[in-house]
Amino acid sequence: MLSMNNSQSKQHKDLNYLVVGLGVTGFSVAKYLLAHGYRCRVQDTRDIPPFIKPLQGIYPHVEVKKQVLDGELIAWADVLVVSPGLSIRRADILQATELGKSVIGDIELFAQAADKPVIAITGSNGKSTVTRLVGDMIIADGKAVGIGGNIGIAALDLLSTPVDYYVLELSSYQLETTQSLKPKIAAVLNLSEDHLDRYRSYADYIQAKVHIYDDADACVSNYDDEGTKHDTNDIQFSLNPEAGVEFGVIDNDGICLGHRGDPWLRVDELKISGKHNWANCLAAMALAHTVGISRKAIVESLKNFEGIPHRSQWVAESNGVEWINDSKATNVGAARASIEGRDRPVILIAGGQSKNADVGALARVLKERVKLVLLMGEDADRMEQAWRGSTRIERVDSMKCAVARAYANAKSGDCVLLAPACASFDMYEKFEARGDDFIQNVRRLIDA
Ligand code: UMA
Ligand code: ADP
Repeated sequence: MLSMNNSQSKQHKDLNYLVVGLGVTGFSVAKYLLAHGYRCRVQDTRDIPPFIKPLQGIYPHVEVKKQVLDGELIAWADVLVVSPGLSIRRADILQATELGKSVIGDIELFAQAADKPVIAITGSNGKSTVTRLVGDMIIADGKAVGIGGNIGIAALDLLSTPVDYYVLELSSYQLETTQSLKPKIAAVLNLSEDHLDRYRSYADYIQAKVHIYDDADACVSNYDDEGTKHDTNDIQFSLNPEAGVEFGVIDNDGICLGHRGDPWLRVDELKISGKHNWANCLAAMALAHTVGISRKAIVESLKNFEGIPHRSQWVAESNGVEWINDSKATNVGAARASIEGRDRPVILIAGGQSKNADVGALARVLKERVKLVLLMGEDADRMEQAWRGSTRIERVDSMKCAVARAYANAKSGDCVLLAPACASFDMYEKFEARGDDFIQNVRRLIDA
């Protein structure tokens, strides 16, 4: 976990900061440190680090080392501010830790500086949806909010605008390099296997996630997911009507979401679909209500929320076939929820980098709900082996081919779903590019 040592007792201005990685995070960290007059160098192994131009545009004299993290840089640094994209278990970073250097992330710097309540959200799936929902609820209540973190907006960039609350989506990578965060309220939405290429075990991944509760004033957990629980004071949500928890499902002339048996809205008033999204709504209700957001603002935001692109995003309906883009279903748990959220037979487009996950855990839902899998990407062999016998599987070598094969096989009443259960980096720069490729290929075919 996080290494903080005697450099903590020094003042910021006496320390040498090394920014490791110049992506979205590194750019925000370098700007923050330089704006405060702290000594800082930047290191990134890429030929063209993504934010080198914008950074040098603002700070022409900043030193950016396009090289590996070597002994000279480590010796110079007191603090390494490491991007969440890089493992702190890498040999060079471990070496820095062993030499007594502090290894922290951007959220640690944010936590040391933020002076407004932080609503902190983690979990294997649903983080961005809940983060956006809570942000919308705060705005609907007439308050100012800064929304950021793993959702794609660097947390440190939020500090320059005055707000009433911060809402942060936090990944396990961000949490494991953070020590000073004291959230007003923290939630672990759910836990299922992810990122096992970066953790020694699933237990280590869970440990990184539940660390979010450590110094929180209040904790929201999922009654239906044992691993998310913290202690008996947790504010809980559940999809089980018998659970008797604070935020839950109530059958009141139609299925409703409510608080302690009091229905707040019917699920058919929501624009987002799938039971997993009911759970996301309940979690957002729990977080917003506990920090004092009005019921009116909460309900209004839930009714207006249209979802975020690339999350079970409706693309088209043509010849009775529905096309859905869930490119953000980048792990097994998300893909399962995504398939279960459809009310039609599914043709599934899947594959990519499976991150050492137990993909076999999807075999049952494939058997029950999926008539054809179109499988591509780096781990297609592994996935085909794990899924053999559960349903029909065809291998494809591109999104264009996957969409064409789906088009040829789909019948009126079917749903073609991109829910890859994998990261996209073997074929795309990011999951958004994979989703956009799917959408373009669908449009090209059905508009032809
Ligand atoms: N890289 C190098 N050399 C370097 C630095 C990075 O090759 O010197 C490569 C690595 O493969 C690395 C990748 O670049 O994995 C991304 O690193 P980065 O420093 O460019 O990343 P950022 O742009 O700062 O993005 C990070 C988060 N990325 C990761 O955790 C992998 C973003 O989450 C996050 O939105 C952003 O900070 C702001 O907080 C993305 C993500 O995929 C969406 N997160 C994972 C997930 O949601 O599953 C956890
Ligand atoms: P995250 O930010 O954690 O990746 P998102 O809100 O972006 O979560 O949703 C990503 C995908 O995860 C969705 O498209 C859907 O497939 C799945 N998902 C969303 N919410 C849940 C949930 N509560 N449980 C399981 N899967 C979910």
